Amino acid sequence: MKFRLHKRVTVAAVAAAAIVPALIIGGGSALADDGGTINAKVGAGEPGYSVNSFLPESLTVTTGTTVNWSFTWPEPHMIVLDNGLTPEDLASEPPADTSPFDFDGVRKYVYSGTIFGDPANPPTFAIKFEKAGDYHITCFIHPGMDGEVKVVDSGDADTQATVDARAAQEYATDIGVLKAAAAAQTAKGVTVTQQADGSNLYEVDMLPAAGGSNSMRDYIQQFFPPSVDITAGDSVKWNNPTGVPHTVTFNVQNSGLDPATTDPFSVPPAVPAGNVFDGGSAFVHSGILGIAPPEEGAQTAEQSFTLKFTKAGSYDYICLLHESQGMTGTVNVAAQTTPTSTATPSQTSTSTPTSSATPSPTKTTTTAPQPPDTGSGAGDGGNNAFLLLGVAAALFIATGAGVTAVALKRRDF
Ligand SMILES: [Cu+2]
Repeated sequence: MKFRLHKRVTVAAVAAAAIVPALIIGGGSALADDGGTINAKVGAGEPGYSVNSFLPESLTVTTGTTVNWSFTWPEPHMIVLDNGLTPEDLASEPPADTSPFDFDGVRKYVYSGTIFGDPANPPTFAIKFEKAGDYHITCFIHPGMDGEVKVVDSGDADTQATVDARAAQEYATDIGVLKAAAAAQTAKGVTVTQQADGSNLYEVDMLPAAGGSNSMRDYIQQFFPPSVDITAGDSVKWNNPTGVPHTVTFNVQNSGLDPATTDPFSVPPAVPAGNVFDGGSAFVHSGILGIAPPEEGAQTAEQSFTLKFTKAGSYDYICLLHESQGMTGTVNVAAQTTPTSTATPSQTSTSTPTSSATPSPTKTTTTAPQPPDTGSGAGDGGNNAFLLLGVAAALFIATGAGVTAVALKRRDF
């Protein structure tokens, strides 16, 4: 398995397996079983939500303890014990350390490399702390994702029970913030605007973490609403004004792309003529929406994508980056009927639609007829390999000169 870390200037492979032990000053010795092990987590989540933090954020252990972090959610993270390491240091692409790593407190840093979590079989990275001190840990992918390990020779230290309790409490707090933001967005309903031709434009929104700031910490990996009910002739506009990249992708199973070798960040948009989705089975892809990974060759990211739906049917779509985190959606298109009455979508922000046939009233209803020629089961499994281990993220490394955006991608998996 190989990962590549693409930076604006330096592009070099970081192969997790390509470690030269001689370069690991003070490392590499076999771990003595003297200090016990504390288990913690790096990142966690549930469908639609990614909590990007060290769980717990702070640990106190005695000298000789091994801290074993597991990566339980398909969002990429890394452990950087930046004992003097800066983002500029990382630009020189240090080899990722192997786990477990015997940290003597003298070596400049410990770097896990990028690790994609897996709920079913979480990968781990362990560090044995041999010297007392306060050590800061961070993840360069998610600004604000910081933690600390306090290593003491004696005195009070965490037990597995206190670690687990604090991790659970911190997770509950973070996921609560995300769910409140999602609930608030859901309560707003759908923005519908009548167009000049009488059709309606429905807006599907993607959210920053806390519903306001463009936090790169915790993510809400959802479309709002996840299912939108429209009438043939109407359009849907997806908005991603956040710093978290997403896509709107239909019929990925017909993309001709090989999930085993495709970098989802490099898939160019596939936009039908006139932005008309005709109900067919052709691959339709927005490309990256949001703030673009700026490395050479990446397409410029738009912040919105619009399709007009002309044929009745129920059309599933995914975010090519986050399907494995539950980021999927459906557009239910009802057949056009004679406009005899005014149906009211859940909320109208700017004008009242006058010609809609009655849409399905609930978000989960998918009673619209299936189109005869579409493989609309985009989320049914054909493309899961794209996201089996989580896919990609934009790295935003704050530097003294500002914010340097760095794209992180994976391939060859
Ligand atoms: Cu996404």
